[in-house]
Amino acid sequence: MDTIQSIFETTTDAQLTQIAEQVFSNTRISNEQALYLFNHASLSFVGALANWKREQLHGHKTYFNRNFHIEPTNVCVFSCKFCSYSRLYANREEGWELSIEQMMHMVQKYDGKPVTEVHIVGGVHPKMNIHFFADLLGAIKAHRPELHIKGFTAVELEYMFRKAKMTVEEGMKFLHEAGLDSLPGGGAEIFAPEIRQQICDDKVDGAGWLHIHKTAHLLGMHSNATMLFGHLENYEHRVDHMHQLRTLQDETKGFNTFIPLKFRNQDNEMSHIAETSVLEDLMVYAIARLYLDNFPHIKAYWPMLGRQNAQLSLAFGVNDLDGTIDDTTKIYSMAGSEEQSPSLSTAELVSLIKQVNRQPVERDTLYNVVRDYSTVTHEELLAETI
Ligand code: V47
Ligand code: SF4
Repeated sequence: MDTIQSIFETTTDAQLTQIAEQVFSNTRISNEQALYLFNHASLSFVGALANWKREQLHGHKTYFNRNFHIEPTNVCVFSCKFCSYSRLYANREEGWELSIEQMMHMVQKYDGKPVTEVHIVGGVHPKMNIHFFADLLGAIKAHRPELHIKGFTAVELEYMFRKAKMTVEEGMKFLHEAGLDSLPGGGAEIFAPEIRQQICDDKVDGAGWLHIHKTAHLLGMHSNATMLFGHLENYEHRVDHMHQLRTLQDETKGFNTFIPLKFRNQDNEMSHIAETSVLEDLMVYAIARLYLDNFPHIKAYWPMLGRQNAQLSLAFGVNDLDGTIDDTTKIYSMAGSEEQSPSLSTAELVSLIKQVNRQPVERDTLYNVVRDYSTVTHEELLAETI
């Protein structure tokens, strides 16, 4: 509390002092106050406050998950301008689409390995329908019943349900019964229509995205939420986006994690837009931690951020670094992420967290503790193979 106090004692801005007092007394900050932070606060101020909040909630705990990704296809009927996949439908002979057998082969590669989650996400292929995916879910559950399946963004789901002429409720129930456990946070981008229309006008809109997540929550499923930032949006759009998420969370309490995703500009139709600085990125993490008081976790997706910035984010409100993923995830490397071939072993991730004096904790998808690595040495970890 000492460093924090010195920062606040030197603050002469009454509005910032008021925000700090609210954070310390667990009083929710308003949209106007979040906007004020974006416009007027220094990164050191917001960062110290967000770190205080993070440590109140989680101490030094920094979660990660042992998971692997399956991308069923890179073909996509939609044309989001920020996406390095979107040009692929026009050239779909260059795309890939995996059969259930091929995807099961990927699942079987992890037999006997201590992964707890498979994350299934990809483009929206016109021929891969809800029955195909239900068969995939069933095959995975038959093979490895305890593996948590986090799959399909609201964008993929909306298309699947529409094609199958099912309501969102019917479609979600159908997939849940087939084995779908939770939803990832993708496809949210920025909800505000005036921005959404410019960057991804043909896929599910903000209200549709929220309806799909709400439906999942009401069935007892959990989900994550993302926000793509650093393109055409302004601070109001970011606050509006978080406001809609906070409002739904008040109602359902179904979100686990908020994941701000920094727009990367390589090889897509928005390459002319400069990327945000790391200072801006940290500001987004920190304000998200302060504003989203009903979200338990804030996640930095390290393949997008790079290892060092991911470490830095842990002092700005972030308490989760996603997982030890392998190099089958193409969407980020194609958009110019820091990590061209994202791969990080558990031993590497644990030491990355320890280097910045945080406590590495392996979790499952629902944040049950799988293992606390505080006292496990690097040598012991290297001796264990994933
Ligand atoms: O919705 C696409 C983003 C998202 C770019 O829930 C880009 O645990 C930056 O949501 N620059 C999909 N971002 C991925 C996603 C996700 C990832 C990891 C974990 C979880 C989770 C969810 O990827 C899309 C879009 O916002 N994206 N292109 C780009 N050029
Ligand atoms: Fe398709 Fe998703 Fe890329 Fe949009 S972001 S074009 S929906 S893969």
